[in-house]
Amino acid sequence: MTNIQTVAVIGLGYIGLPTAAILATNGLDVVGVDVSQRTVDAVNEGRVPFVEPDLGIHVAGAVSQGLLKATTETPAADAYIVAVPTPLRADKSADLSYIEAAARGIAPMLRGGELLILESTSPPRVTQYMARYILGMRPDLSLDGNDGKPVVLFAHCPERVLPGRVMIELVTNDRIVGGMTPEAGNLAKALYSRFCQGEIFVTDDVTAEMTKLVENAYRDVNIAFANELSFISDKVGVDVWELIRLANRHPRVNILQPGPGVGGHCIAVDPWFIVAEASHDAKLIRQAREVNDSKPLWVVDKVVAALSSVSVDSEVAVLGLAFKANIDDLRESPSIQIALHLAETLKSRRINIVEPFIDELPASLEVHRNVELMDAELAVKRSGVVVVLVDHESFKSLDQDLLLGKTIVDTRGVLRT
Ligand code: SAJ
Repeated sequence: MTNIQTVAVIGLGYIGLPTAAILATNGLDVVGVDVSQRTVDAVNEGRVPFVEPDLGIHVAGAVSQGLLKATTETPAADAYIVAVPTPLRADKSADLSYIEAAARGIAPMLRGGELLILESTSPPRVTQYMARYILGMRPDLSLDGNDGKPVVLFAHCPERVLPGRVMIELVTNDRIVGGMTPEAGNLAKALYSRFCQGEIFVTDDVTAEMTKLVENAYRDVNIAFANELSFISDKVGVDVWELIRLANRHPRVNILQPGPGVGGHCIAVDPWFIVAEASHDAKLIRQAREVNDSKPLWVVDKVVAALSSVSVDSEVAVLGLAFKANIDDLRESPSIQIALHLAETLKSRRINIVEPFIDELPASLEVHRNVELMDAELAVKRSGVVVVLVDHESFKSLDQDLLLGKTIVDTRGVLRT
């Protein structure tokens, strides 16, 4: 299938829907497939079921031009892109059940000659596992055609876009394309070059899988270094933000920023796939995960210590719940973990939560009677201790006079003068 006209994108989430939309606005005939009827209905009405800048306009445009539609049933197509979740199981291995379900939908539709791309972040050799799974259901098809049967081309092309900048980074980032055969790699490159203006590098499937995991592990290790410096600075009695700012004036030093821990569904997850694969050798990667995972409880201890210097009925202001600045995404947020701990540990105190990007508290917090969502000014006015968990832009312009006399636990270095 050298000339791809129709593409089925399986999974219309944070990656699948932007990819489907951008392929469609670049002239391909795209069908998005999702298990959620609500998602399918939203897309068919030209709506986006989550917040991502500029995605709405792409989806609405593609749907109105008739180039993008959504369905719950996998159709026949020239190319398939699988963009389903690969969550972490309790034993820190990857849950491949969504990939298996996508494969079961695709297998009966194949005629031979199709390109099948796995975009989901995956441990090494999962693309090969998916290929075996599909060819197990379709013994009339083959990986390389050596046996005279029609070929299906398999590739891994990991996404690397930053939430909040997805529509820009889809177009401008370089991409890694890993083919199980050279033909698969080259055809996948041709498909992505329909919209990607960055360079596209072709390699093998396992190297592509590892590249994605290594990128996120690299960031995790570097954030862990910054978080470890915050522990050490606290002991030594220096300001970690000043320390990092000064160290970064060295021409070959670029330390990241400490925070309340690492959130989101990628950086705190992907390094575990490497640890699971090479547990003896991945010592630094595992340690970094543990350092970052330990940070929320360290912050809780700091807040409890801060409370010992204020009156017994002092309230606590918690600024921010999102997993990072200026977005509404609360998934795997260390701030939620901290707020929950505070609500449970400090039952007798009011916890005044501020999150400008949401209208109501998540259910896990809502059930606590000592917790309330309010605006920043009111929360700070009412509280003796102010805890900063997210560096939202609006927190940076808080009236400094309001903070006079408050005990501040600032995990993001936002309220420093
Ligand atoms: N964080 C810090 N200190 C820093 C930088 C980040 O504490 O100096 C924290 C953030 O607050 C957040 C977490 O780390 O809780 C992750 O945020 P992020 O902005 O570093 O990354 P994500 O999760 O939004 O997106 C990452 C990106 N990966 C890399 O930058 C290597 C993105 O390109 C990937 O596509 C995405 O993961 C993914 O889907 O894998």
